[in-house]
Amino acid sequence: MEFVDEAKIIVRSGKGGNGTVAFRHERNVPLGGPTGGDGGAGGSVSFRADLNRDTLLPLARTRCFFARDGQPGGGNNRSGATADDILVPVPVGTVFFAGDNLLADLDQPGEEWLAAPGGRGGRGNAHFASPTNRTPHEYTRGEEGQELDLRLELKLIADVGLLGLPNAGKSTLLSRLSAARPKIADYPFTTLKPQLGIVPDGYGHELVMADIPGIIAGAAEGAGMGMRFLRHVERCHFLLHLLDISPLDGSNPLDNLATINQELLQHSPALAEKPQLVVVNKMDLPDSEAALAILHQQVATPVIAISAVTGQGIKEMLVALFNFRQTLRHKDNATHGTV
Ligand SMILES: Nc1nc2c(ncn2[C@@H]2O[C@H](COP(=O)(O)OP(=O)(O)OP(=O)(O)O)[C@@H](O)[C@H]2O)c(=O)[nH]1
Ligand SMILES: [Mg+2]
Repeated sequence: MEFVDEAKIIVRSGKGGNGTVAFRHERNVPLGGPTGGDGGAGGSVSFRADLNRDTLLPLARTRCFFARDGQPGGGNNRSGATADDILVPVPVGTVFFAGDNLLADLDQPGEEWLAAPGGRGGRGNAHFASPTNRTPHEYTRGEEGQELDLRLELKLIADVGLLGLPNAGKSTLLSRLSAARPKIADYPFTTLKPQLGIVPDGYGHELVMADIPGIIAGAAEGAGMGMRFLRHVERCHFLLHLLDISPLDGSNPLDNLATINQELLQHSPALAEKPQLVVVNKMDLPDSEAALAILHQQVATPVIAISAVTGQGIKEMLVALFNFRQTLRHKDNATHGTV
């Protein structure tokens, strides 16, 4: 199904049914007691984070999620029927806004949010009988439903986000590490939508990796695919910055590293501050060793060298990846004072 990560929808819960005014009719009894039943509750609209969903497309198409109204009460103390509630499945990581207000963030599988509670049913006149008023004509109306204009954004939840120029080999790497099968090709912008893969370390641990479309110089101003998909790495704990050691266009890997970091900074300083693991790819190509030696001299942080095609360096990279996550977790715990 087409990947859609934004949707505008309208939700409306049902109005409660009115209470009813009715009296017992018995032959030769002039004043039968009140028997007006209560109205039924209107239907509510809720959302639920569902692991089996990965796009907001069905919501963007449906647009209106209206629950039905409750039925009015009947005679003989019969309550009106309650309307069915609506429960809409959404991908895990769906965030709900009304205007600029963040209303809910369903980032845990199974998490639910009651967006619009159904109106309560009104009370029938049976409730209003008293010793001084045996024939009450009072009743209450059902509560109105609620209507909300909502904007939904999907922000994928992953441990690590792949970052890099088009053709760096991000999708090749993800397909090597996980069961995900993203499209791979030797032209830029092969990947047009984010994709998640589960990466096992071979010792019973795993992490979730997000492949996102490549970023180019000027992306912060909209060049290429722009920064639209960066939203999906906002929640990653860290980024794996993948560099092509010998780009086809003859560009310098070091410049490419700086280019992307510059774009990140311009787009979102918070994203630019995320910890990065720099990984150099395509080490199977001729002259890559020499290029790597230069890079080692110029980049202060450790650089890991791999070939996503031959598998060279992949084991070492996996160890580094899981260690990196572990170190970050310790740091997080230290700063937040938790154990
Ligand atoms: N020689 C060599 N080629 C590689 C390696 N990794 C990827 N490639 C090739 O580089 C090209 C681009 O690979 P992709 O995995 O599609 O690159 P990407 O970073 O996902 O690119 P976009 O989706 O366009 O951003 C393909 O032709 C791959 O076969 C590698 O380690 N060595
Ligand atoms: Mg790709």
